Amino acid sequence: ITIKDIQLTTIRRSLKSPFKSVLQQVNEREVIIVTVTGDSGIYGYGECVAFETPWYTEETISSCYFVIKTVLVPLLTKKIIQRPEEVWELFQVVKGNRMAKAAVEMAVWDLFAKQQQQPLWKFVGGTSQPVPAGIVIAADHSHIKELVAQASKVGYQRIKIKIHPNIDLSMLKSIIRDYPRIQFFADANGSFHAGNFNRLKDFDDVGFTLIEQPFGEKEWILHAQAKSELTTKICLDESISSLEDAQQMIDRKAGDIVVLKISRLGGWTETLKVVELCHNHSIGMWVGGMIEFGVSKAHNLALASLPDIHYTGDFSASTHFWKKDIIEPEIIVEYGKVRLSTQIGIGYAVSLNE
Ligand code: OSB
Ligand code: MG
Repeated sequence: ITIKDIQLTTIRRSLKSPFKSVLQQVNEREVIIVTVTGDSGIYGYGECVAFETPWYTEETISSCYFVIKTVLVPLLTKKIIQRPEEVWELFQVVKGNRMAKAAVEMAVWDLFAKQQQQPLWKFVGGTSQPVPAGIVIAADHSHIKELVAQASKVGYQRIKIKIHPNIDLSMLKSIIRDYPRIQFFADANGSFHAGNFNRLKDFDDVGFTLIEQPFGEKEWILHAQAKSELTTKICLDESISSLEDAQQMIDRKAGDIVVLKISRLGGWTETLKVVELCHNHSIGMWVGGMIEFGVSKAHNLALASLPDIHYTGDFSASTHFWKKDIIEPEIIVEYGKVRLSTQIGIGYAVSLNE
């Protein structure tokens, strides 16, 4: 495929309700949609999901726009590519900036799937569909009970609750006890530290299937200690930005499960390597969300359809965050699952106008 042209479109929308974690409150979301044009006028789509400020990763949506426009687009335009993995190799001259790279690289994967007349999920080796749907509760504590009740009514099979060391554990325990058929995950976003390690142990009998990212990104030793002292599984999100990080987690016995995010890992090529590594070491996996739009969700759904992904990911319906998504049809949750599109590529039409 010859990469003929690459266009960037900024999308900015308000969330239906604020997304509150220990790190940040998100009210509005801005992403960049990357449209890559191949030979016979086929389009591939990627979505850059860095945030406005560097609260989750070091990149920002403006740093990504700059890097994509001035560095990545010139590296790829007019190039002839035989396999989508070559994009990763071409981008090796650029340090870091994984979220910027991922957005462009994802668009090329979509392009290749379309050229081969295959849904992206089949192109990457996916088999399991429909994909089970999970939701994230990132709101004031007084709302958790009510939001769990709502999510249960919609049929979500897994609910992830944003936690921090001071959250009321008896409240969480009683909610979890009320929904024996729903799996509960806890995401601490690194809010624990060596000084309150014992507090983390109090979370062990609350009923969570896993605790995501209790400590900071580089806290391998604390995570290894948590894995050995708690029975609840330890899952790493922010810590895993590369294949090397996943290897580090395994070598140091610092976690049982990895959250896959194509953006944080720099694209499909690296993500598929992480999947293989984790598979070979019996590390659990699931696909994490980024408060994103349908293009990114479609890529995530393709990833979640791989046979090695055994835990339910952050897959909420389009209407959960947005009045209107940028894809047609929108993503819907039926009986707690999302049915994958049978159309080629990401499987959805993209509309970039308001
Ligand atoms: O820590 O998993 C996280 C969203 C943005 C940044 C970081 C995280 C999240 C989520 C996923 O929790 C929310 C979603 O998109 O469903
Ligand atoms: Mg997380």
